[in-house]
Amino acid sequence: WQGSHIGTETLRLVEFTAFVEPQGEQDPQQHRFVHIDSAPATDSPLEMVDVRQIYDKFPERGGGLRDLYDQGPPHAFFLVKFWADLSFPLPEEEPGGTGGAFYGVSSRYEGPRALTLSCTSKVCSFGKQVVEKLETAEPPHWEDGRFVFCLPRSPLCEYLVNFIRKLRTLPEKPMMDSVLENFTILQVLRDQETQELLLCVAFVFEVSASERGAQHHIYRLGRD
Ligand code: G9O
Repeated sequence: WQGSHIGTETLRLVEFTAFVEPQGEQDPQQHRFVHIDSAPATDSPLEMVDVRQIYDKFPERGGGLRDLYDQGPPHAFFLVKFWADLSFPLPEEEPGGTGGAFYGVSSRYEGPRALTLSCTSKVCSFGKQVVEKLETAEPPHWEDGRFVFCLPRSPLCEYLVNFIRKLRTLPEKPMMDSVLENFTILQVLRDQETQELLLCVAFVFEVSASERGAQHHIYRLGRD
């Protein structure tokens, strides 16, 4: 399989955005911490990272990364390094702010089969799972010759909201990056009926230098 996007012949990631937006405003300005869209910068094949290099960043056994990779299929495994943009004014920090913000994540996938798509997210600290969330995508709709699956505006869990808030209080990027060395997220997308694994994406993070905005790099995961 070749290409520079996250996907296989069965399921492809079209959009992934984690964001915060002020609540109670007419036309809220969304700030994106991280963002992936379907238009890759190049169409050259993805670089490969050995999955064993990141085993210790996730639970390994009991449905962890090693078990998942052992079960495969190996071409469905990807790694995304995000440089998150945390340079946004929190509404509650602004004079006259409304005191509330919505933290969410929206994602979209597409594929040739009409299936019920489930998404499990494991948030990990020092390789141990601290939060697990199971979601089901909206029923797919047919669009331009393929099925589109949406998980729109899923609220980020309290753990992640607090984590982002605390991270922003650190004075320097190197301090934030050293906290983020031990923070990872693993997402597994399955056909809910058959439990077939369609995609597995491991996320690792640094903070973006503020003037650069959110960035990311996608790798495929392999093992010789
Ligand atoms: C530097 C930190 C940036 C955080 C970005 C968060 C990405 C969100 C990934 C989806 C997690 C879904 C699980 C969930 O909502 N738990 O609440």
